[in-house]
Amino acid sequence: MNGRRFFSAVRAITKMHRWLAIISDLHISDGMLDDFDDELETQLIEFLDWFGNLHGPAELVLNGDFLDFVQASPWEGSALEDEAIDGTPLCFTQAQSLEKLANIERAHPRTLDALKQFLASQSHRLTILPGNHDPDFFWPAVRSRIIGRLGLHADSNRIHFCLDRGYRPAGLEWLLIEHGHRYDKVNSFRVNGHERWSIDEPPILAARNGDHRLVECVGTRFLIRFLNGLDARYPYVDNVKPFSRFLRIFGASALTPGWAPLDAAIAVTKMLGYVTHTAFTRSDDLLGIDPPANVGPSNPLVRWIRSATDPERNELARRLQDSGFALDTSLDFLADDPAAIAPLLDHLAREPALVANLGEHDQALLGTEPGTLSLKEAYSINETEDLYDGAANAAIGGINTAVMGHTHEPFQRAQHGLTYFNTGSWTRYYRFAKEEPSRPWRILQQRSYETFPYSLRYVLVKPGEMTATMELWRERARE
Ligand SMILES: [Mn+2]
Repeated sequence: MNGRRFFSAVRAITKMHRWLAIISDLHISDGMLDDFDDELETQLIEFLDWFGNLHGPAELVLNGDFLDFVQASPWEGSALEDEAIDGTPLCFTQAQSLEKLANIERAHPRTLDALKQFLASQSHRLTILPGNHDPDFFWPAVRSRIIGRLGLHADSNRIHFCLDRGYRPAGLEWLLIEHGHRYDKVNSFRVNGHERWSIDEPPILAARNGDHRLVECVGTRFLIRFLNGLDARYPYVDNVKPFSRFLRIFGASALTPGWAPLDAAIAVTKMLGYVTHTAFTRSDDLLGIDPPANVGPSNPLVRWIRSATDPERNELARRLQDSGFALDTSLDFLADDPAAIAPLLDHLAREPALVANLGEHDQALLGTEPGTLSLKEAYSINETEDLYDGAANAAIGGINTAVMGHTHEPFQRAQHGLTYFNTGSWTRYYRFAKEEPSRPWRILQQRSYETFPYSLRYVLVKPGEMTATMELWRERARE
């Protein structure tokens, strides 16, 4: 719906005092990669019931990554990606986003019914800000479908998609709400240095064949190419956020001999190669990582081939041939041939299942001292601080409170006249120690409530009040 119409329509409502609650990062998808499990879904439904039954009108703000289109099925295959004429990476078409949405709807009728129930009260409203996992809300057909599913008419003024960089609720001009991904270079939607994230410049471009597709940020490509395929085996691989922490704790361990099985090592090798050589030569020199060479003795695949037993090598050769990979020499010879090892690495990165359960003789080594990934000293990204700095810069024109999400790390700071809240996430998170060394990947395989607790937070503005507070809805902490 059209933004101007929204604002004129809302004025009347804002004269009345209303409750306002902000949550983010629910990452609702479907199937194997879905992070929104039954327990979390029940918590959300109870929250909606509570919030919808406070005395008076209420506005719920879903501040980005409400739905996770990147991980909703279908989540693999070359049809999901393309590029613009200038090489800008692109991902889903509108039709693909709609197919994903249909699958999300099938997996989570309870959530959508609860939102519909919330909106059944004629004085309640819903505002949805897209995040980096749901830029799909920039597609008109995706918005229409959600509006219909929530029982509203197409021209309803009680649902608002904020297709702009930030949301300043009418009547609460002191408050700025943003998902925050635009301050995170891995997940911002920049095309040739220019941000595309507004109605006039949506993150949608034509591919070479003329089809319109979403712009694919680096983080999304990272998931589609490298992590989604591992998520079936390591269900929590995508719960370790932000990205810099994932790299420090698990990326590093994947490249430490003996600390990760081969599929993880290959995925991280490929991912770092992509991040370093493709993604950031296009924008800023971000991470400054020294990736392991794609070829040569430090490559984890070469290392594995050299240390494997004959039966293990034969098993990999058999799996490769079954998968259609033309293996016209022995793996031993291949390991010495840079020109041959690169396509094999590509193939295995696309099909990590081929090396599942290989390389795990290294399990015996788990628990010994990890080596170190050579991260350049320039590598000092800190998303939590980057988003706070972004909020401090964006807080102009009477704004004294900023609310963001995205990092999945709850955070609060009041300083220099600005109160900043990060509401964290409504998914389980990896509980880490302050100076955590590398951890073995097997942790990511465990469906462990102890390692992956949750802490569900919301920011609340009470009717007529001029301040916001961050509240804890429910949590499950490690015992
Ligand atoms: Mn996000």
